[in-house]
Amino acid sequence: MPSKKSVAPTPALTAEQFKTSVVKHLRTTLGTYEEKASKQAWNKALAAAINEFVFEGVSRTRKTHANVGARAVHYLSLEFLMGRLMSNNLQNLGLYSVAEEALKSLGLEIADVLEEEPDMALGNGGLGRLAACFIDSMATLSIPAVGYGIHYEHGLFRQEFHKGRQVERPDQWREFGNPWEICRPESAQVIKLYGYVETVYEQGKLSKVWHPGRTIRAIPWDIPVVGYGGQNVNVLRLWESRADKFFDWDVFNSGGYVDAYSESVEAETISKVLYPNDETDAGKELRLIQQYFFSAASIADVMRRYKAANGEDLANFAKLNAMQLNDTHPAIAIPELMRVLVDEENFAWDEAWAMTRETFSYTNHTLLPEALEKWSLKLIEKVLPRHMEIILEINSRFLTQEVETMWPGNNDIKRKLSIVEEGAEQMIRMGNLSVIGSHTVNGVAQIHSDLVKKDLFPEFDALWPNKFVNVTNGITPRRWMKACNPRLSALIEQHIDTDWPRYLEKLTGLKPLADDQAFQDSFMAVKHENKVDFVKEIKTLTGVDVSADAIFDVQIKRLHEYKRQHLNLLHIMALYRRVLIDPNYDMHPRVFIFGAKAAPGYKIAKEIIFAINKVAEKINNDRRINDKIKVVFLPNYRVSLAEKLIPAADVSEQISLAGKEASGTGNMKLALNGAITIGTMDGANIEIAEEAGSDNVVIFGMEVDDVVALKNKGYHPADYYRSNEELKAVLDWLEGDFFTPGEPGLLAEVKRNLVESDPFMVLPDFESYCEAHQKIDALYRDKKAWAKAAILNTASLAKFNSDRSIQDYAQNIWHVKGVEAKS
Ligand code: B1H
Repeated sequence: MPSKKSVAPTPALTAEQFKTSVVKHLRTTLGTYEEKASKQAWNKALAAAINEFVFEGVSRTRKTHANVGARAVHYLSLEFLMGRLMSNNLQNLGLYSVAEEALKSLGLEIADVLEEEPDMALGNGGLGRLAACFIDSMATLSIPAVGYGIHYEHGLFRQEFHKGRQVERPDQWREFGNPWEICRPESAQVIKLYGYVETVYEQGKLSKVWHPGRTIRAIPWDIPVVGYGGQNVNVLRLWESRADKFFDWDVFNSGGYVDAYSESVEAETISKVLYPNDETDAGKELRLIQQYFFSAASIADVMRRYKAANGEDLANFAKLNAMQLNDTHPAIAIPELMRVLVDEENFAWDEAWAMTRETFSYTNHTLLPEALEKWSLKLIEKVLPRHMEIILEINSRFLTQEVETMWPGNNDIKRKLSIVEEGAEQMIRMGNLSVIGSHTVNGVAQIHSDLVKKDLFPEFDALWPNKFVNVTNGITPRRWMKACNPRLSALIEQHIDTDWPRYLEKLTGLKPLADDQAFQDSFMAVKHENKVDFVKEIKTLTGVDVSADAIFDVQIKRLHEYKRQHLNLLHIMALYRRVLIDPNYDMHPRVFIFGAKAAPGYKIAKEIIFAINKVAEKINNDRRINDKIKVVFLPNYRVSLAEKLIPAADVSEQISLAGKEASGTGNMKLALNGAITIGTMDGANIEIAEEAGSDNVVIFGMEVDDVVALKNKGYHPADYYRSNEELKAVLDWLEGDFFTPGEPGLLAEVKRNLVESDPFMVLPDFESYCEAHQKIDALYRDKKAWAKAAILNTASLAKFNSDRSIQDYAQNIWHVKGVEAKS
């Protein structure tokens, strides 16, 4: 048997000592005492005790990184979907068991204390969670790195269901304070907005001076990011907006006490709330201001640090600083760096431009046209007049020099590649700006990166053949296995090294056990225990009783037509109908589990949620089907709920229309925890099938080429509706009042949408999807075959470790190395 060394060195600390520390903090930090303390107070006291290690780590890491002069990474993202931090911090510090024992001796269950922590939901979905996994990996790999984002007062809304319909409630994550963050007012920045640009001649030189119409203060909050092993602790720096002059004293003194606050209220709106429109461009002035606000504050912060370490000479700025744009949301950072270099630091344009391009790289996360950001030229001109000039200058040099050289006299190509889109209203294409201003552009899974080159930016690829690369997404195995699935982690550690959370390829050591009866039994016993736990969660959240012996079939992700939750729904209805027609219909009992938030303004997505809830209500209460099918839609799906559900999942639904899901990351989390994927050849599903082996996933439906062919031929959903009797029957079912007794037609919009337009080709994939589900059912009934496939999924997923993604970025894009922090 291999050695069992641990990479998470447990600090030399006993449970007794840790208990003393927690109690000390309960009394002195929280101002309460053991007999009176609430769970919430215990949670805060525990956080304070943990922070003694965390903040030591922050200082240690900062000192090391400041001294070595290595290139640092700045990950700019409008979203960081962190979830809870406590269990992760305990795990990464190697303090989990010590804390568990300490709390036990105080009469407390650690799970109950962890439950008190609100989720930090400063993101919408995959893009924001990816940023959170990436900063975990950067810390673990000791890469000098800072995550930069916005300190939203309200994260993604809390979701409730009222009579089956989604209702949004404000998220109040900081209502009772946040023990993990430190305000750093000494590093505040002043951000300019609006106003006008003056051209001045000085000593025979022409220069531009921006006279802002107003200024806002940006205050940083630092959240420590503990790497695995606890040695390296990076920070996530989130900016909060404040009024520059807090008070208008004249107004205040003349009796306008309330009005004196008005400016501050307006300034503070900038970091008030996260836009909840996953994959749609909000196009709102406030959103543009959010983007500029945090980009400008972050660049000023990077400048300040550079100068503190290297003095005023900026010659090495780009050599020492990489900036990654997480989608186009921070693309305004490109003209901002140009503005700082040219206007404030007096660089010549060409030199500044070379530095800017050497600094930035850009990750594209989607091909959906509605997500590709465009800002009206007029709006940018109003909010950021100097940036508009700079963007136009970048564009004109690009078109007249680079494009003209490659395609002399070709105006069609110029029109396509221009940052400015001509039309009734001139628009600024942030994607084009990002490609032009970056040295490297990456997609997030192989197929997506190929499509970025082939369909989205083919001319840019021809112009710069080495600019476009792939970095397949990943997930941190610390949160998504070790912390969330302690039973499976313990089982794994009976057979392989305990350092698998750092070296996930060690999981391949489980492959020889895939056929081993005893290991199969233990593996499936773990799954069963996780399901038994989750049965209680389902009961609490929905009131529905389900059996842990049923197949847990899970679709968890944002609600979006392209992700096709309604394809899942149509299949559920078909199964239900089959059982009604034939009460002896042979199937293993199934629980279909959904978790999804819809953007508040996305009407059809909300109708799909309503339809699923109504169908669920009917099926769950229909005694005729003998509990063969249950359907639950868990309200308020979020990171902490995912952590409970994923270890209990048998089947992973990854059923987007081929070509639409850039990568997906839930697919990786579920497969790593031993769920079998039912999926299309889309995003990272393709690579999961490659790694796990095509026998161990169930693939169905059209591939990208089929989708293109059908579109070209002319797609008519009604043809599919008419020619498949079962499909027609279930769609018609949506029209009456079967699922909405006494209120016919409430679900008709979902049918109409599918039969009349079906933009994401649900109907053509219906038949093949139903067949795939038959395969799942048959496989599950062959207990040995299922266990083997599930084990091989867990054993084969090392590629999807976010450490591997970050190593790819570090080597191929950022050109940085890890520097281990030393005390
Ligand atoms: C992804 C987004 C996104 N792609 C705009 N694009 C947003 C776009 O609020 N906005 O304006 C928010 C989010 N999110 C997702 O990124 C992809 O759909 C997933 O397939 C991918 O796994 C994930 C991480 O790369």
